[in-house]
Amino acid sequence: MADQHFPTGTLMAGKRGLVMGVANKNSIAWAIARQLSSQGAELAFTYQGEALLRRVKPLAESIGSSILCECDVTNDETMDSTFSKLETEWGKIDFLVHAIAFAGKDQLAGSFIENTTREGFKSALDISAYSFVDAGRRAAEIMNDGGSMITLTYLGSERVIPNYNVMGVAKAALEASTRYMAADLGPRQIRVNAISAGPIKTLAAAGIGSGRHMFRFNKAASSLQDNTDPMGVAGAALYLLSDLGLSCTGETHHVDGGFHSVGMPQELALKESLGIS
Ligand code: NAD
Ligand code: 0WE
Repeated sequence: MADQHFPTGTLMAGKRGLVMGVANKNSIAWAIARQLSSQGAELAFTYQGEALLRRVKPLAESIGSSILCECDVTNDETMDSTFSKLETEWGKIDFLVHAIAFAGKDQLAGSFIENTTREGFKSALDISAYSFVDAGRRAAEIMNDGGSMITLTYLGSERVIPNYNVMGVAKAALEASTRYMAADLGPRQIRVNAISAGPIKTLAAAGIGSGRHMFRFNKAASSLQDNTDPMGVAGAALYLLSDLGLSCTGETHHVDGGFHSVGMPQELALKESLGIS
């Protein structure tokens, strides 16, 4: 992935936008950023805390981006300063990429009903769902009519995925928020969509219980018989954020090799993944 080539073009020429959620070169937001940049977009980035600046700064600089804002979505002051910096530097923006999720580690294992605490639930929904509503409202205030926003979601919102637990509930809220935001911003021709990506090896997917099995199962049970390529997610983001996506709003678009559409996996592939002959 790191060395894959993004063909250059002009689909995003003259457009400016904010990318929230780059932690390192494996971040889904970084694949999206490179795709948008290759199509002529001008980008600003947020990073969660001082520790991540070391990783995000060289990435931003590598695509000629100089607007970097520290932003923790649970901290109103950093949200204020991020969007006021954009207004000062650019005046208007054209798009927003939201690729942020978090739940306490103790909330992402074992029994959902037993392990989900009030604080864990609140914090997961605050960081992973409300932050899109909040960033979306602030972005809309300085967005040109005809702009576009996306967020990243996962199938755990629609179906039970072991250990995803409260994050599944947060993603369901995020997808519903996407639809309500789309309705509110529709009169300004601002589109709001979600991309539901299959499992991808990023920091957020590292260290999840039974991770190896999940990647093997997704590969075996998906129509394309492979794990999700972040390039596909970046391509979908380009479509939704550019004028190619005209008339598409309130949508949750799956980029997962078809995994979500399969009722029962192909017998042979499944046996191979489970090591049964
Ligand atoms: P990642 O770890 O690279 O990105 C997650 C980002 O969330 C990080 O940049 C982190 O700094 C940020 N974040 C967490 N808490 C924050 C806070 N309080 N304030 C500001 N930023 C905060 O992992 P990723 O897989 O690229 O995740 C990006 C998005 O994609 C997430 O919404 C995730 O749920 C979604 N997603 C991931 C996968 C996958 O398998 N990796 C699949 C589908 C959807
Ligand atoms: O949305 C996600 C993961 C988001 C995430 C990851 C972490 C890990 C570190 C949220 N909070 C935390 N908290 C931490 O302490 N994904 C779609 C990736 C993912 O995570 C899973 C998955 C998949 C897929 C967790 C359990 C089961 C499947």
